[in-house]
Amino acid sequence: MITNNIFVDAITWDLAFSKYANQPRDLEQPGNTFTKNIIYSTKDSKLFLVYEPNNVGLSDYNLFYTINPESPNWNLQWWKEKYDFDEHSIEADPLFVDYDNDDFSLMSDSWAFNIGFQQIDLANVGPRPQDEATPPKGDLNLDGTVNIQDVQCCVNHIQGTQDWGSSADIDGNGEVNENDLKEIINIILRE
Ligand SMILES: [Ca+2]
Ligand SMILES: [Ca+2]
Repeated sequence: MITNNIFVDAITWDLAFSKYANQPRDLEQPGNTFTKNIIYSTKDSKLFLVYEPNNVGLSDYNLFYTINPESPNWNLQWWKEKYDFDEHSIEADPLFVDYDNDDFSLMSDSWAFNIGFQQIDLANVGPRPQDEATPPKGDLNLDGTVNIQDVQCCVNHIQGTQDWGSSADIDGNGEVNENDLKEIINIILRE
């Protein structure tokens, strides 16, 4: 079931119905449904490429849009006539909020809602900054684990040959001394 997706500006093919590359025929998965999707193209990509027509059981209630409907690559009519699909689909501009800035949420008067498309919450879609990981307590050298190396770091700090800052003050009393060393050792022993 392929439903409620937005496909924008595929380069070569907008939609290719195939089996997985190099898989034997008995791994075909026939009868998929393709409904309530938005296919949007400002490229001269081929709309449909069909290697395995059996893989599609139903295609309907989709919204198609191209800036170049006269292109031979825009083979929607061929698809409809050959497979008798997409009787209730429409060709219309889906009215993205801000295509130029990759905001593909839909304006409230989008035609896509007429085919049953549900607005997708795009707030958490796409790359986003990773939360800064909080190092475990006692991990002076920030390698993600507390082990003998951190003990050595703490010893070095106490001896003044290295400075691990406040992260070496495990018990938080404002100074780095043997008690912090013991804390690190206890953390290691507890794990
Ligand atoms: Ca460490
Ligand atoms: Ca301390």
